[in-house]
Amino acid sequence: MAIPTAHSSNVNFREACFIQSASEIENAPPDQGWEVAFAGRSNSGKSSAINALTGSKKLARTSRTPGRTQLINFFALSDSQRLVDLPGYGFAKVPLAVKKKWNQQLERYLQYRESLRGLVMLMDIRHPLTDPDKQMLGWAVAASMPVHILLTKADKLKRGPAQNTLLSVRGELAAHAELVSVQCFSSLKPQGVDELGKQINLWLTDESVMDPMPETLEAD
Ligand SMILES: Nc1nc2c(ncn2[C@@H]2O[C@H](COP(=O)(O)OP(=O)(O)OP(=O)(O)O)[C@@H](O)[C@H]2O)c(=O)[nH]1
Ligand SMILES: [Mg+2]
Repeated sequence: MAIPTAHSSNVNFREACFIQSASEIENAPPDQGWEVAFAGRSNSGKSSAINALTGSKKLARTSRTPGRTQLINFFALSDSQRLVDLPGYGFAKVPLAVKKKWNQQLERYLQYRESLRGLVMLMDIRHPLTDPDKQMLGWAVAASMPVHILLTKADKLKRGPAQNTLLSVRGELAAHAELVSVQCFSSLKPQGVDELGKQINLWLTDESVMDPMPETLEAD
């Protein structure tokens, strides 16, 4: 595996390997290093997006049956960089008590997980910004957590309508433009994978969070 520092060079997405599943955030790997989590409604394409990004067909398990990913799945990119596939929210058949418990965990995860650098939020481009999406966004903004939204399954729309949806979602979230960015995405086509990779790379290698170099060393 590549040299394990979160601070150096680019993320190598193809190095991704499964670390562990957890049924609760409490059972997550130690809160060290940096991670980026994928959140979205059931069936929005989270696992497919992780596979597209890492160039693997089956790293994250995908399914036609909504609610497939019940566990939180952690993938390592290096010793200190992780991707996290969160269980989908908003699936009608999940009992209310389970939904409530999961919502609480999500909110706490966004608030307290020190290693979490950003949230990739996925929404089907044909049904963006549903109520559960807005709730999730609200928690992220309240926690000052940067969010990058993927309008997924963009292959299902023609270019014009896809672009219109992109502009309207951006418009609706304009008040949070400092924290929230939006792009079109398709795992199938594929489309937007490089743009997503750049955003995650920025979060997982962002030098602005490093201890600043002493000025004397930076001088010519
Ligand atoms: N047309 C199209 N279908 C997609 C795309 N991405 C995912 N799908 C399909 O959507 C379904 C759900 O994809 P998953 O990646 O399993 O979705 P998920 O968000 O991980 O779902 P849960 O784990 O249940 O929350 C599967 O049948 C995928 O093949 C896409 O870009 N285009
Ligand atoms: Mg999944």
